[in-house]
Amino acid sequence: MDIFGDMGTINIQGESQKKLDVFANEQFIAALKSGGECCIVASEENDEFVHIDGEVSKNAKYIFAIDPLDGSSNIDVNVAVGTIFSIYRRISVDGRATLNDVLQKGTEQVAAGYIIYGSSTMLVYTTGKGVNGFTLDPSIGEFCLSHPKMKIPEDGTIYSINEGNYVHFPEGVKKYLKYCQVEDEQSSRPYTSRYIGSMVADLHRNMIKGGIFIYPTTSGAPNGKLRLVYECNPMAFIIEQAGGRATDGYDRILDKNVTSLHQRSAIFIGSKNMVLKVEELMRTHSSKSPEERAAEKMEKLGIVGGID
Ligand code: AFP
Repeated sequence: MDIFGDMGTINIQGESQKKLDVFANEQFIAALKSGGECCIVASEENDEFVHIDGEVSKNAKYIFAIDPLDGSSNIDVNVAVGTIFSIYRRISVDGRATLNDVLQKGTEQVAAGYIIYGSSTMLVYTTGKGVNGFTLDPSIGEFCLSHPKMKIPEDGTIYSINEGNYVHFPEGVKKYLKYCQVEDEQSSRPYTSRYIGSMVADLHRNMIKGGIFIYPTTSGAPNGKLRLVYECNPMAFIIEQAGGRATDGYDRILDKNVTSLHQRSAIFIGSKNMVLKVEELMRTHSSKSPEERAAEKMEKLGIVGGID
């Protein structure tokens, strides 16, 4: 099957779509259509959300947001990739579901999960009552509970960030990276740097071993790179449920107002004490600009057109 390489198309984020991105998106949408529980799918690969019409989903109560294949630059080099999903309850009562049904805060998620396609295939999810991990047993075609009640260690020694962007990072992040690299026996520093470039794989490792994943704003991407609806919110929900912490460097991810489908955000996520440390440095060295604060105020008042 011809699954490697570029599709030759660009998605709404301006990123080149891989053949497997498109294939995975079609497969998930087809599965959701036949399931009948969801009325809308919001996907990284579609500019607009997709209505799931048809007899089977006529009374569907749920909204599904998905990054069908996260880390797709790793596909052609056989490195772990993943799928991220998030489920919301529909809030509109009549007619077809609308964009407002999708633009709900992360706190409104009823479930979120990821699948990691690594040395084994695992499904990790939460419904707000802790986190459980299941490993695929290909001999029976079932996911079996292998990691019950997952907890992320409160402290860790792994930091994950695309350090190639160092010159473009906020000062607080630069200071934190230096902190990670300084020798200090008591806190087991210098820490270890590990970056796969698939958020799912980086976070899954950090969840098990303890660590922090950071994708900050940069001078080239002043709103961050990762997408709030189908990357940051589901991962934040999972990590919080596992006892960790997820913020944009200042504020909790799950409390952020959502004003557009493909909205971006900075993310600092992982072991609680590591995230708290970098937040302290962000507060001291990278306070938000007056423009950012003004845009936030507008968002809070529900005035669309703030930070995208
Ligand atoms: P895709 O979902 O488009 O493959 O993006 C992957 C991702 O959003 C996230 O999984 C990675 O951590 C991040 O991009 C890697 O980005 P850089 O290549 O800029 O480090």
